[in-house]
Amino acid sequence: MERTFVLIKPGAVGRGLVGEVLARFEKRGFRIRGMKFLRVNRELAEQHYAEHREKDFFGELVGSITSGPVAAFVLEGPEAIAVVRRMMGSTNPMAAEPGTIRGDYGLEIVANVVHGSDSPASAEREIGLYFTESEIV
Ligand code: 3AN
Repeated sequence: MERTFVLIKPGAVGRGLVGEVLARFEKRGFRIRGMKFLRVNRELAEQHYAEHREKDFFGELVGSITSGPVAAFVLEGPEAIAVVRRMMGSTNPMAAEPGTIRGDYGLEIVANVVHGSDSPASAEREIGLYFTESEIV
């Protein structure tokens, strides 16, 4: 069993997609171990996206994730990190395959519906940024 961190971004929350996106993960068989609805502040956003600090889209990325509430989850299942990444589809929604979350729900790269950890180290780091130990059930 593996745990991963998933975040439904503000644009998707605003469009009322939380239930649909979460339902895909639940129907696939993932167990919810943590679940939170929050507003990401600038400090948390910069920590979350620290690896992109030097990129020219960093400001836009931080602006986007802090623009409204997000839904954050710890999901658990076999090969959770890789399976969630496949279910999300390519970073660029225009390239994401139909049938993936990004391929079905959006066209904007910065506001690309959903974030999921890309490695065990990222999952551990991101879960720790958003959840305390007692919030993981
Ligand atoms: P992923 O979320 O698929 O792991 P990363 O980690 O490369 O992708 O990028 C993090 C976030 O940065 C993406 N979810 C997307 O919102 C944004 N992003 C990535 N590449 C670009 C880009 N070329 N232009 C604008 N935003 C980008």
